[in-house]
Amino acid sequence: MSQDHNKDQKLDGQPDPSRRKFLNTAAFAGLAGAGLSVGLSACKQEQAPAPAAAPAAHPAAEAAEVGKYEVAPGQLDTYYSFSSGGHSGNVRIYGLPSGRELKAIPVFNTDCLVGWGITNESKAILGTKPDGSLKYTTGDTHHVHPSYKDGTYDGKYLFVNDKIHGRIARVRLDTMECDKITELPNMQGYHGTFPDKRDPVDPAINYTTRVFCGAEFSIPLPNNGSNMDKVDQYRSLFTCVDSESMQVRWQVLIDGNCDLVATSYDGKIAATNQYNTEMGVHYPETMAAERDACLFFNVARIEEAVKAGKVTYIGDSKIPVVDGRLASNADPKTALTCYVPIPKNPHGVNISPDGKYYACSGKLSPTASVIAHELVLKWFDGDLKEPRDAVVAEPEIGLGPLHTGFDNKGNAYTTLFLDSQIVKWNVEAAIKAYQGDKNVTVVVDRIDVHYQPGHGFTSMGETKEADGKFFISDNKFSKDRFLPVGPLHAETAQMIDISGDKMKLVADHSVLSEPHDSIVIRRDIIKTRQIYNMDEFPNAVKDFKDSGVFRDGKKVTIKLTSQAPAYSLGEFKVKKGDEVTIILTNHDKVEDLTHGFAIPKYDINFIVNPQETKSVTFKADKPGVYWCYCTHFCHALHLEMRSRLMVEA
Ligand code: RUQ
Ligand code: CUA
Ligand code: CA
Repeated sequence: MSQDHNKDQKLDGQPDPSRRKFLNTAAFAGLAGAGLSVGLSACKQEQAPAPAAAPAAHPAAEAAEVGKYEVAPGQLDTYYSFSSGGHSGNVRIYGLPSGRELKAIPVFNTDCLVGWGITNESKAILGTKPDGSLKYTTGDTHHVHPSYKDGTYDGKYLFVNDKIHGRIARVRLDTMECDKITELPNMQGYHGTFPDKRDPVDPAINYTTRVFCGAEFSIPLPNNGSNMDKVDQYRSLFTCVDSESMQVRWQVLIDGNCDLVATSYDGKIAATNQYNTEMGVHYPETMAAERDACLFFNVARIEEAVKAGKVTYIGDSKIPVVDGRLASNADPKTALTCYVPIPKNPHGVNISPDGKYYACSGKLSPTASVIAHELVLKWFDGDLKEPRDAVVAEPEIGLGPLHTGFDNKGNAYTTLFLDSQIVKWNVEAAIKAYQGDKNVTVVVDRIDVHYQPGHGFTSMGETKEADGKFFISDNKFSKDRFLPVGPLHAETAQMIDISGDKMKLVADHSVLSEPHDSIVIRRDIIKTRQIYNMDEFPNAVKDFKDSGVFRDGKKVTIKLTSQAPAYSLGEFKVKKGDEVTIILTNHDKVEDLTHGFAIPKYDINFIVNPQETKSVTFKADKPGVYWCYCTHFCHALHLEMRSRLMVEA
């Protein structure tokens, strides 16, 4: 793409309209270069109104609108946005509509701001090797979804995947910190994830108790090096995790692969789109079929099968695995799974807020497939002839469709990666058109975004309380939208007002690389804590007088407290070769009064929030004096807040 930032930009700041064409051509060239015929020419787009004339920079007339979404100093945002951090391994929090960056929550990454991966408490959550070092130091978060109650967010937890190592993490929404991580057995490429919204059987359980996790990559089972050449036996697993204990409950062996995951509002169905029904191991093989599938899991039946012991175990894993493969589930009345064929290498599956439809985008087909939830259930009852009959619409919406968000008026908004657009289409109109009605307008609006959108999501759009206010387009390229910062660019989250008939681009928010998916949640749902409770920490140093150096052979425990601007010990002495554990309790009770604790040359750095206790353990292998100091600005005498570690030779 263009080396020169300003080349495509006219002097008046308006991008050259031909730029879109350029992007499309370039994107296609990429595909063509791979020697692929992807059938994209089928896109007629005849229903599409012309794109807005000057959608890129804000025209003067729109400037007033833009100001409308500013959040004045001292005012609070109306929404939280939780966003995955991609291969930075964390989760970020933004305020909307301002786009203000509020926090990065370390999850699978290490982080020396808070000491994540450094303190004993965080290491216990992350998991360690026998020598005490971290089992993994990398992560790749794609999808963040909060727990539900009665069809909307309950503000309790947020779940997030780690694609690299197949781990699921839970973040508590009262402290906005990760409290549990579980590694899933026998899977690779844990991509899509979604909590259930209620129990499929027990009507009293109208809240999240399970989280579903899809494996994108097929692997030998077990994957121990003994059977690597039998590629026809590579398989993926779909996993169910208990949302409270975070233990794995069961897994389903499937044909094809799992990509994104969605759950129905009645708790009965979990769904995943499949782009590799071919089960190809090389890239071109994954594109051989004209249709792949959206795969539906009958949760109640799977759990009956697990209860009845119709399970196998893979390798050393103690997790029961049921058989969800196509051939084993031919009889709808007993089937655990239903494979609905849809075109082609689909990406994304999203359920509409009324609970009626799944939208599954074509990615390599210019279509979105609309699958009726009711008809999927009907197939499982034996009353629908073919799984494909559950498809009730398949509108052509544009090139490279990926993810769909919904408003509260029956409209869907899909990101078009290749077109660099968001397309707004009406679900009921698409169903009528599919039935042959030529008088309906399916695609009602389009807007250019900058550039190549991946995920798109609406405010509260993944709940029954979708409010139709904003759509956020998380774009994969930002190019000329921000000041250049070298070859690695910021990403853009563009905010689009969807409250009217026409979509309006109202803000470009820069975001650090590299968010995948986000959710937008009303602020009244989130209830955070201001400070911790000292009693929650079993190792808390509750009284200043309990401070001191406690030796047990070569193990030394240093008990410390902090209260601005001092630690309870001005100095402490250990011997070379000691295993030293420092326990620090912050006695400050004032909101926002956090202290840090850093030890030079020992690679230790962490914080303690008000009334919180943290600990670190290290080998005192370097004799000398080490000034432990407070890293977090806490007081006028913050710089004076120090303690002297002396390691005797
Ligand atoms: S996927 S850009 Cu990792 Cu969320 Cu669709
Ligand atoms: Cu305590 Cu800075
Ligand atoms: Ca395919």
